[in-house]
Amino acid sequence: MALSESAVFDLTVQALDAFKIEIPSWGFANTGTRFGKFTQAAAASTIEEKFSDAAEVNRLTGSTPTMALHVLWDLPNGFGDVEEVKVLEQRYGIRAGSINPNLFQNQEYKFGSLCNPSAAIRKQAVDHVLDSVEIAKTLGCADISLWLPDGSNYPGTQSIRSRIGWLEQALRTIHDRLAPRQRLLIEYKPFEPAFYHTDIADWGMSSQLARVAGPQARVLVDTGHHYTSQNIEQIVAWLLHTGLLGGFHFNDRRYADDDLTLGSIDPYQVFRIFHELHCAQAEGLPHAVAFMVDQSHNLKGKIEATVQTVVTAQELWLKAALVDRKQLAVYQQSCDLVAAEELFRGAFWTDVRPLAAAWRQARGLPVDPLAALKDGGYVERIVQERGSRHSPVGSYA
Ligand code: LRH
Ligand code: MN
Repeated sequence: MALSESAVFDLTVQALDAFKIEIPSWGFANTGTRFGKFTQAAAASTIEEKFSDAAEVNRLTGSTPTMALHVLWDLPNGFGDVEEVKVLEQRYGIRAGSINPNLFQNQEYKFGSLCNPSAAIRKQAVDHVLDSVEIAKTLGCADISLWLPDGSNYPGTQSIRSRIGWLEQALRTIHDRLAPRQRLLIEYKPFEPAFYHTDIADWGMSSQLARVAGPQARVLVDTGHHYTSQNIEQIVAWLLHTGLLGGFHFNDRRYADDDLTLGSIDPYQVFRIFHELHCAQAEGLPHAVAFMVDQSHNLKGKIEATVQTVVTAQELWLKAALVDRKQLAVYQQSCDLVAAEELFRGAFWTDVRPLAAAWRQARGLPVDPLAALKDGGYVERIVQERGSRHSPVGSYA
């Protein structure tokens, strides 16, 4: 039986009031590919500018109260930058979110960081992560989000099992330093920058490492870190079933880890993932699942792309919230395939933009955040302030 209009709006308010997604500081900075970086006058290059941009996104969307920080990019002086971050949190009303150690820039990490054959280099990498844990403690951040580029490019050149042992030891050491409320999110990726083996390549490896590390370790699912033929929502269902799902890095891709804007290539993919989460929440999901965006905006305006991403995520979260899960369960139980599919896809086809606009109005937010960004003049203003700094840079060498 179709829900009344007010019931649908109550569902909308419930879903969108609860929907929070974290944005990455690096989404506001100039980024590129190995073939070059197209700089933007409005790009942020200081931590203050990143907090200012994040505040503008949250002002327009109401769903992004926290910003992920990458330690060496955002706190180049490590601990020495913590007080400044606290001041910026107050000034811009945006809290530091997940803390991401950088284990992919140092020359020493050529053959790996936590998995490097050299005990001294492994210790250097562990120390950086332990510093990141202490920074997170001081900022009151719960999640340490760990991604390793570690792996090899040629068969026979590294002992895969020796590296597993070193990695397990390192993760135990890191886990044991966590405060009671903190979590270690272990991100997997099948390839790049390593092109023969990657030490944490899939959800199974990440799950096993989380179990070995300790009870506060979880798996982080970056939607771009899957082969195109993989069923990501099935992996999510397994991680919900095993209680190991810690969070997501949302983005989109056509081929590999393209880091394109969420929902730009396959919005139905995110809808199917959100459905699994709505089902788990309805069954009383025991632990928090962090929603984060992890994108690099090489061509689109960086703030525009971030606002577009959050609006798309709000809409897809709402579409999935409108699935009549009770009726769907009946069709699933009776294997009424077409009825189940039509109900499921029907929610995806639903144009929820008027509902989302009504929710924004009710919350004193601009009904069309992208239009409000344009009309607000924020981008024009920061181009004046920042414009002259950025000169085109090549890379690849
Ligand atoms: C690796 C990754 C990781 C971040 C980086 C910016 O591909 O997804 O989450 O550290 O992007
Ligand atoms: Mn990621």
